[in-house]
Amino acid sequence: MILKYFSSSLAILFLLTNAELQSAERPPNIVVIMADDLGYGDLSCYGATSLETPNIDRLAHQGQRFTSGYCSASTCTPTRYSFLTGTYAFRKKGTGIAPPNSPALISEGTTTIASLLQSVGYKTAVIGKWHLGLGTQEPDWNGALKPGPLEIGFDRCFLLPTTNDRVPQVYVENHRVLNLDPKDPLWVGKKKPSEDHPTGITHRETLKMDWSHGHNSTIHNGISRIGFYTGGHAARFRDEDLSDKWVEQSIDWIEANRENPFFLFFSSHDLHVPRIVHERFQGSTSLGPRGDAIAELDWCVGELTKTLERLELAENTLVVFCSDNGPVMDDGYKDDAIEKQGSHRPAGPYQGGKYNVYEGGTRTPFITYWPGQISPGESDALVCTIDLAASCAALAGASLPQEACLDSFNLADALLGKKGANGRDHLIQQDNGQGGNYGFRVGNWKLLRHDSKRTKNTSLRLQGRQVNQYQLFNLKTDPSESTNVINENQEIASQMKKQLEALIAAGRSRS
Ligand code: NG6
Ligand code: CA
Repeated sequence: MILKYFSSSLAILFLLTNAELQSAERPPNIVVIMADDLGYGDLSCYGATSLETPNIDRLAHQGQRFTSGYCSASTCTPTRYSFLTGTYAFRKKGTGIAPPNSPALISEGTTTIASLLQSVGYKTAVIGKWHLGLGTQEPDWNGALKPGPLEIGFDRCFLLPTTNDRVPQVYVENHRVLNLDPKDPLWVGKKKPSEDHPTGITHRETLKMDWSHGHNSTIHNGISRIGFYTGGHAARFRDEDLSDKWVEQSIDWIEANRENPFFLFFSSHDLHVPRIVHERFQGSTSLGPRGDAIAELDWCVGELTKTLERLELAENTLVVFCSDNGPVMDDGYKDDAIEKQGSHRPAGPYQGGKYNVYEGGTRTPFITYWPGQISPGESDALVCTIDLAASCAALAGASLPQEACLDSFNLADALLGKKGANGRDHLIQQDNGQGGNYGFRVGNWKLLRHDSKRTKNTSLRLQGRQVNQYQLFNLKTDPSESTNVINENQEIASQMKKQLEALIAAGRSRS
């Protein structure tokens, strides 16, 4: 017995020593920086000439710049759902744009990129915009806000609960609204709480940025929002300070966790509406608040990379830069996005943008950066934010359960820019929620399937235009999807329709 105990202790000791030996090559820290509503053409490293993004450009020039990098959907909630869970959002009901009082859309205990990394010893945090709901029925704003990120693999969260054009303007730190005074409870709802409650309609002349559509309910900081709220005054933040706060929180968290492998999801709100950047960025570009928000985003990226360098972590950290959906100009506030656009092309050469399944909706900047491990270069491998779960799990040595991350492929080699490494063979793109429209890319072919005929879910340019249920484009010769070649390529279209149907029906695309 004693001998047995002794020998197993020895075995453990041996294992520990081995693990210690390996710690010299500890798995990489992973920092995913997700921009909000940033289009393919919005950065100088992706061809923009109306503004400069030096910090993001540095990642692109010293890392891999992907030309076929995608997010899963052309709105925020489904992309974030798919990124975290590794499963297409169209497989789950209720994953369209989340309202202010949305319950948690990812159930407690679901395997996510965060839980996979946590399971192999990573410290994990999400800092920034959440927009995936909190709570079981609805958020308990004055109590414990759970389930939320901490129930799906994050050790820490510091959040804007939805988007900043939706109420309320408070931070959520772990399970609580930060700085909430119990004597001034926070109420959030869909109906005007009292006759005299000031709104963007009744007090329009007091607004510092006027609304153009929607966004005319409760006013905070001179801006009217989607939805109503009262109370929680001590907890409310200024829009101008969001980015500074998240950078500060991220730096503190990285410093505190530098001894462990860590995973930070830095979820920026730039350049989502309302585009109210810090005073020092206001007017910093010729493009108005939308361009200024890109400048602020670039600053955030610079601060994060400088921190990694200062702490001598850069060579052990994979940074992934991406976006949650393509660009939109007027998204509900009069912020001169269209008036000051000039020759800037937010979606680059692509058609469409936020809310639709043309390339502009989901083909977005996608950069990987890891000094010493990723050689500088450009890649046309087909990669998507949904693949980060399986790929990061592989890099960290976490095993992926068969029943999790059903559409996430391990593309670690492609993401690291290894020669000859392949991206995906196919990718399904969606607009918003379940039962919407699909884009399906296989090689250079792109099939569009508009089931819902929701003209609302098309870009401004396309609004109201009737589209055929199916269209086919050759992205090689026609990247802007302007010539529907379905009649000339009926065999290809029919195969792609069948493949798309089969992938949807199978409930998974990862074997
Ligand atoms: C839409 C909002 C839009 C934006 C979007 C979500 C209106 C009229 N439009 O419903 O302003 O908030 O939802 O954007 O209310 S996302 O990037 O978070 O998906
Ligand atoms: Ca978005």
